[in-house]
Amino acid sequence: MIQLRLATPKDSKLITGVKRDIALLKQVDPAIAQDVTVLDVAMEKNRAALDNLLAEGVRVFYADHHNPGEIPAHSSLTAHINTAANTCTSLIIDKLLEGRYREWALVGAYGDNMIATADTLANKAGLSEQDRTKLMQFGTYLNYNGYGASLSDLLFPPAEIFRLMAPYPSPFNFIAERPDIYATLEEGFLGDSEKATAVTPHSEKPGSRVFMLPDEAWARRISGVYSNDLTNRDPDTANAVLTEKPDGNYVVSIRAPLNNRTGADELAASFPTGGGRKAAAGINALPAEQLNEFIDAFHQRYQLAT
Ligand SMILES: [Mn+2]
Repeated sequence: MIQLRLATPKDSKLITGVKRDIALLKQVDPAIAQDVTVLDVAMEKNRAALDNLLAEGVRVFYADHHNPGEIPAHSSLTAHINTAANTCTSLIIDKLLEGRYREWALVGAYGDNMIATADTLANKAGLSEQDRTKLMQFGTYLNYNGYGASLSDLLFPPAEIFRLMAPYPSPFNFIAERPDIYATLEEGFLGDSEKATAVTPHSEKPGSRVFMLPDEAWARRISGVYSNDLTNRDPDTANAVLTEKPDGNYVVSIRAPLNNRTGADELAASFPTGGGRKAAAGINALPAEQLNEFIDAFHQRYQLAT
């Protein structure tokens, strides 16, 4: 969104939320909206609201990398959907803008754990290793800041951090001019990561590991990035991170092995409230009584011959 708004400033209302809050389009009032930009939320989960807006004559620009289901053919809909495992919404926009705000695009791509693709683009842009690392860390911190059960878990509400960052043409300007915000994100991330690192696997089989995190704010914040980190550290192993919820159910993050980026979406979708992408998917509320069923299915799916 930062890339798009830098290219074409617009007076608009921002609707966003925690990472898993994706049914956002229904919050748009068709009586008021003329033009809607939708980024990074699955079309399938927003389809009824999308159809409604289009029927009311609202123009919709839609860019995303999640499984869209059937994309409606409508003259008021512009859709840029690419579900390839090596792209993300930030890179889809980067392509449309021909790399105009490449440094912001890289922050998004690193944040979505598209490390190899982002490294290639960063090298092409001639960034030093130090700058690349900075963008990767910043992307990781921003992605981390999206995870939580509700906005009160997060260090910054996503809408607020967008408002703070949006005026800067490059993330390097933002980092230089708002070291206070950068430090808050960094300290939060490092502190939560340290707690996660102390957690040992709940269950382990050749090719896959399951981790269980407690029902605490730090665990809800770190779960998504922690899953990416586990994936990056051992590229042949699939990881599932389960975070307990107050009602006894579990939030689940599934990451396919880096060297076999498949199947996470299908495994997640075989449980109620599950969905996502081939390499990274999740279950919003795994019923406690399906815990063992999930763990068995997960180990089975990513089983390695020994
Ligand atoms: Mn994404």
